[in-house]
Formats: sequence, C-alpha cells, structure tokens
Amino acid sequence: MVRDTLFGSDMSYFSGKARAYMRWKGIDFEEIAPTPQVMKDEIIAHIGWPVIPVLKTAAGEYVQDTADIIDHYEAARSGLGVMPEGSLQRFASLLIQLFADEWLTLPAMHYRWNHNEDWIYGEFGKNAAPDGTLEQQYEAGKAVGSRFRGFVPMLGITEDTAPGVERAYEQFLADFSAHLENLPYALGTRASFADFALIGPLYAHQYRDKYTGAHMKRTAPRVADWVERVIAGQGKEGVLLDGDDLPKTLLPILKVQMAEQLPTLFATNDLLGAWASSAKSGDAVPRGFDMIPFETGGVKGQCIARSFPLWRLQAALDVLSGMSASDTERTTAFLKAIGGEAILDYKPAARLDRINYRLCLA
Ligand SMILES: N[C@@H](CCC(=O)N[C@@H](CS)C(=O)NCC(=O)O)C(=O)O
Repeated sequence: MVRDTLFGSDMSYFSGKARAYMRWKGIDFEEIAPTPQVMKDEIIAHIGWPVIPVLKTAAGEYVQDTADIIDHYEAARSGLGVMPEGSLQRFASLLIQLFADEWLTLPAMHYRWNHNEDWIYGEFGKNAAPDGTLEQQYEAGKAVGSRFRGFVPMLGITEDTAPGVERAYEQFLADFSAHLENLPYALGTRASFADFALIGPLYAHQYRDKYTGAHMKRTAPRVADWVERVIAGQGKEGVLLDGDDLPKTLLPILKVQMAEQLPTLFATNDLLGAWASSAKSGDAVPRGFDMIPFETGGVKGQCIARSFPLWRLQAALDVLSGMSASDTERTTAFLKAIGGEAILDYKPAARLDRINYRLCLA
C-alpha cells in the first residue's frame, strides 16, 4: 500500500514540527531524507524551490509549509483535533506558532552555527552523501550547510548580539520549565498545536544538536523531558484548560514575544506597504526587505525584515477578527496582560496569500 511520505530530515527545524504532529495524529507515513536526488526530483520539481518538509500524500498531492501539512490532516476532521476549539486558545496557539517559527530561530541558528558547526556538517553529510566516508560526508554536509550558515548574519546574529540571544534563550528555558512544572503541555494535560509549534526549534536545534542538547538536559531537564514526549507523539490523553482559559505560566513567554518580536513585525509591515504600493494582486512578495532594528535579551541589533512572519501574524489576526464580542473582550484583556495591546490597532499594509508555495499579494 502506498503511504504518505514526508520529505524531511532529523536535523531540520520544521521537519520536527510536522513529524511530531503526524506521529501524534497517528498518520501512517514514511520519512525520506532530502538527498540531492530527492531535492531535485521531488522537491524542486514540485515545490519550485529547495525547502523541507514537504508532504507527498498517497494520492500524489504535494503540501509544503508545516501549517498547511497540519491543516491537510485536520481538514478530514477525524481523531483528536490539534487546534483548540476556544477562540482565545486558538489565537494564543497561533501567536505561539509565530514566535516558535519565526523568533526562536534566533537561538536555534545561533547555537547551531556558533556552537555546533563542525558537528552539524557531519550530520548534514549523512543525508548529502549517505555512502561517503566521514571526510566525504563532512565536505558534502558543508556544501549543504553553508547555505543555512549564510542566513546567520541576516537574522541579526553577530558577535555583538550573541550575548542577548543567549540571555533570551536562558530566560525562555527558565520560563518554559516553570510552565512545565504547572502543566505537562502548553495548554493543558494533552498536546495541541502550540506544542507542535514549539517543538520546531526545541527539537532539532536545541535538543538534538550535540552541545546545545547537553546544555538543555543539564539546565532545563523538564524541557528536555517535554521534547522527548512531544517527538514521541505522546499527549493524546488529557484535556486543554477549561473555559478557553490560558495558563498564567505561559504569559512570561508571550510577554517576551510582544516586547521583542512585535516591533519587528510592525517595521516589516511598513516595508511591505512601501513595496506593495507598486505591486499588484498575485505578485510574489520578496522573502526579505531591508535591515531593521531589533532587540533581544536586552541587546540591540539589525536583522532583515522577513515577509513570512506577517503571514503567520495574519493567521492569528484572522482568528481575532472572527471573534464574538465577549471573546474579543477576553482577548483584549489577555493582550493587555502580555503588553501586546498594540496588536489591536495594527493595520496590515496588505492582505497576503500563498500561491504555488510562495507568498503573494492577495
Ligand atoms: N514556513 C515553512 C518553513 C520551512 C523551512 O524554513 N524549512 C527549512 C529547513 S527546516 C528550509 O528548508 N529552508 C530553506 C529556505 O528557507 O530557503 C514551514 O513551516 O514549512
């Protein structure tokens, strides 16, 4: 019988997110590594650019983007739903996705490339040259990995900002450990969308990478234990918090998101607006605009304004705009509690869409 295939790798942030969700959902699938041949024949041929993870369904349909992979399975409405039913929990889950996908990239990329570089080239090499010697794998891994390494300065990770990135990550580990003392998963006693979002950065880079993983296991064992449960597809029993409530222990993490990530989204929105003024519906949105200021862990730097986070923000705002008056009131109180009330006045410069696996103007 033909099964669904996930083209993904154990070293990849977003493959970890899709894989953990698919295991939890009970999907029968095989995972195939992105060897150069697979990249060419499956990924570039069908998606148009080199990216993982990619889902190829048994029916031959291709799905790229982890949120779309999750939606693909959730659309069948069978089994336990990953997305909370309550509007506030849904909104918070999408904010957590925005943070996990697009802000925890800072510690993930910093620790991988500044603390595990030689080790990770060897790991990449296992996919790139599966039959090669260790030396050949290292060289092949370096050729693949250099592309990702090249993203590091554009993300704002430099010698000057590294101490801030590390301080923010240590704070995140402390905050998430305190949360896990309260609850075993993000929103309750079972896993849900927010857990699969967070597993992206926290598995491949922060747990699996040799030196960073040892640090997590030593200093934040509760987080390491959560990673092990989430990647194993556990957390099917149990419930989410009653009454569409949010755990107070998640608020410190969301406060950091509002203080650090939100200003970069607003600055990116301004640049999107300037670009969109001379573009038309259906035009592909550039992946990055100009450099913008940011701050993390109390240290200021410059990073490229990336358009994709606005797509993740749009998904959260769509939930907000569809809320009843009483849910909007609860969400307003929640946003005030995390210092995110500016979201209520945010005006997207343009509506975004995704066509042929690329971000476009709607
Ligand atoms: N938003 C995408 C992100 C996928 C992504 O960035 N994948 C990484 C590997 S973990 C990659 O292939 N990046 C190549 C690139 O961005 O050019 C998703 O959720 O699937």
